[in-house]
Amino acid sequence: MAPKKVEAPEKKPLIGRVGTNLKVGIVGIPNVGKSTFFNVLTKSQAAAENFPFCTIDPNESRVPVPDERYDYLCNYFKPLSKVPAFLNVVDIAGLVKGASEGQGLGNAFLSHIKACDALFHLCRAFEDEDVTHVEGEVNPIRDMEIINEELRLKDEEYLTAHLEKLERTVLRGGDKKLKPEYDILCKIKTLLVDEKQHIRFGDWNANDIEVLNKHLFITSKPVIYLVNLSEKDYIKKKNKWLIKIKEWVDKNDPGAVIVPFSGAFETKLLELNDEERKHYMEEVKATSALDKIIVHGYKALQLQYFFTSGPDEVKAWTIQKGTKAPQAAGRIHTDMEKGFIMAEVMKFEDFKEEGSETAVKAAGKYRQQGRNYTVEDGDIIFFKFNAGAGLKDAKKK
Ligand SMILES: Nc1nc2c(ncn2[C@@H]2O[C@H](COP(=O)(O)OP(=O)(O)OP(=O)(O)O)[C@@H](O)[C@H]2O)c(=O)[nH]1
Ligand SMILES: [Mg+2]
Repeated sequence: MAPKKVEAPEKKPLIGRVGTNLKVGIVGIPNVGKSTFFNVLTKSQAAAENFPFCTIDPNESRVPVPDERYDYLCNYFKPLSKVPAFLNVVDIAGLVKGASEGQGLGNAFLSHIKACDALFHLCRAFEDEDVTHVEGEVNPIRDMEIINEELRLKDEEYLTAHLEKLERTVLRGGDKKLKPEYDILCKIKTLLVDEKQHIRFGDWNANDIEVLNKHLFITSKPVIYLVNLSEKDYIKKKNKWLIKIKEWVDKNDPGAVIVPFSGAFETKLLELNDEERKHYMEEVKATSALDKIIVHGYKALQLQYFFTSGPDEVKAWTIQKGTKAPQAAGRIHTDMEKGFIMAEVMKFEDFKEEGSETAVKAAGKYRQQGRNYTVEDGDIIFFKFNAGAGLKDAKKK
């Protein structure tokens, strides 16, 4: 029997900002440990004090994305220069109930969230009488609901205002050009306002996504849940809220990643020297959660990278998922995109297995790919391009 023809799934564009300089914002109610987390993550100096709203200005930094493949390449080539991929992280001050109406330092923070492309939603599951809880007792479920609703209300406010403007031109002014966008925004409104859902849960087609990406709604951004535990609970991997949080996320944000960590434990690790840290982690049988959080954050941004590698430099080049070879080459230099000839691609696993580029070639696993090739995460690439006068090889650093 002839094999059944498989219909190619409709290729949908990604939801979100186009670009490679994307960032993750840390959101949560005040005093849950956002700045503490940001500090340990970036080892930077943002103030972390027992004082609601201690973060007045959004604080941004970038952290290297841990990757064993990158480490392997660096070890192999011992290059003069090493450049990993980076995750941009923004520390945002706490949101309180009513933030969407300007409570607390409300609206300014919401605009900082709008400028981010994914969110670390941080909640507090640690008890500490010395650390004030703005809502009284510790209850991460209530806190997550407050944040979710504030974010939704902010989108609602923006969408309603925008729709009113459009109504004037489309319905009363008879402007046909904007009618398709108006219809899509009405569809979004049904989900967001009538069903009180976040926009990322809608089933959007390519046309919808074009409109979504024009407006970059807060609730269309992917969310990763970070649960801040006491050091003791983190080490024991036990906390009474964890199951409830899992149930809440499964119901309210199915499929979203939850990562438990401990601000206190991470802070302690930072204060120790390498030897002491190793010893302590062995003693308590627990390791840092930061690497895992960074990798999840980077993936949530729908980013990935390819490598260029050699004795001069090993570098991870950030691209959006689905990027074709010429555009990937364009990350290195615009001339490489314009004069693109081919991408010579080795899979990292093949390189590691065969032990050298020559061996990969001998095994027939070194591939020459054309303009239609979609670059895959971890590809090791050597681009050939025409630099105007004649053919030139380019292993640009
Ligand atoms: N016991 C304990 N205290 C923590 C932990 N993480 C943070 N804290 C304390 O909680 C207080 C507030 O921490 P921050 O990191 O400033 O909280 P925040 O969420 O950034 O607060 P705002 O910026 O005001 O919204 C500080 O006193 C921290 O030392 C933790 O894991 N355990
Ligand atoms: Mg803070």
